[in-house]
Amino acid sequence: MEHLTIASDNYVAFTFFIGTMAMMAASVFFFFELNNTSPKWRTSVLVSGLITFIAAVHYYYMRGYNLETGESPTFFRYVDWILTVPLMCVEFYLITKKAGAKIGLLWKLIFASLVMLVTGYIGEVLDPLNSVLWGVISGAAYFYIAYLVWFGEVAKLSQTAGPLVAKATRILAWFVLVGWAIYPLGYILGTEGGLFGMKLVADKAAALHSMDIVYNIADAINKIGFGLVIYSLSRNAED
Ligand SMILES: *C/C=C(C)/C=C/C=C(C)/C=C/C1=C(C)CCCC1(C)C
Repeated sequence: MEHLTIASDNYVAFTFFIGTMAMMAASVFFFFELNNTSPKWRTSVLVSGLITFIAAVHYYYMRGYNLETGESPTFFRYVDWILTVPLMCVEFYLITKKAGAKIGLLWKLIFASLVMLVTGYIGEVLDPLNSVLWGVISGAAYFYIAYLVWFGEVAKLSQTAGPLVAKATRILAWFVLVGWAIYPLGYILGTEGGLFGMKLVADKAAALHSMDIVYNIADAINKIGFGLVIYSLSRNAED
């Protein structure tokens, strides 16, 4: 069972390990801080903790999966995303709700995120030969979310919710535009029928492993960082 310990040069396994730890620590932090959070912001901070907690459980599993098989846990990444990305959409709804966001906005965001992830999974795993088509549909849903948070309803409502909410929404919008863009890049690089389909790289297995490292770092920034923006809003905004 030699391969079940992390070799000191196994950076993929190492980032899965440290990702697990970081997500766990962040969850404990958000959950324990709930007691010090004003009731108005409590649900938002709770959702931050749920996002990192769901990720922690997946990372714990993916860490073991990767160590035992040496493979990329693509399926479990998507299970994680399909739970955590809609919850990030819930965060946008919760912070603009005080400025009058309607439940319809929440459903639009959740629906777009589900379209983005389901079509992405089809293109990456089930129908990779048509991954360009699926990637375009997924990308359209992604841009729709980016549009809503940069210029659409979310952006407009946040402007009327006071400068702190407007500022936090703008930072979260940067997460969506830049932080989330890592994932489609990995898709383009990794899928058979994708734009590049790994034809650019000689060693496909090594390339997929470096994608895992990039995803692991991106996830930590996108999930913990996102939660910390909400947390700091909950500290600074008046009740
Ligand atoms: C914590 C996990 C996050 C924030 C995951 C986000 C995932 C995406 C924004 C994925 C987007 C994709 C596309 C826009 C096109 C290709 C397929 C996907 C699913 C990788």
